[in-house]
Amino acid sequence: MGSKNVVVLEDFFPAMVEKLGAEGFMKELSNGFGLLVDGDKGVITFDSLKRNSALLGLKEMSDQEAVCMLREGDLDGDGALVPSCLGSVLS
Ligand SMILES: [Ca+2]
Repeated sequence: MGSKNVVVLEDFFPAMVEKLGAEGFMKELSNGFGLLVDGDKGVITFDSLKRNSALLGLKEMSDQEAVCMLREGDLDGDGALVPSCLGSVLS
């Protein structure tokens, strides 16, 4: 972490905050990660990120962005994020 060459989660937040407002954004964080979760698996995956990022007001996420976002939060390296895990990244 800390490299300027990677897209980190925080890079996405300003656009989301702008879209949702700070209060709405925090509400989205606490309630709405279901939007990014793969409905079958109950975790956030590369595919679910790509598919659902638009629902959070993000532009279509590039493959690289999705990979970086997953890598940032995927502490156990299995390629999937659980929402609680992502929450800890955000705080
Ligand atoms: Ca994981």
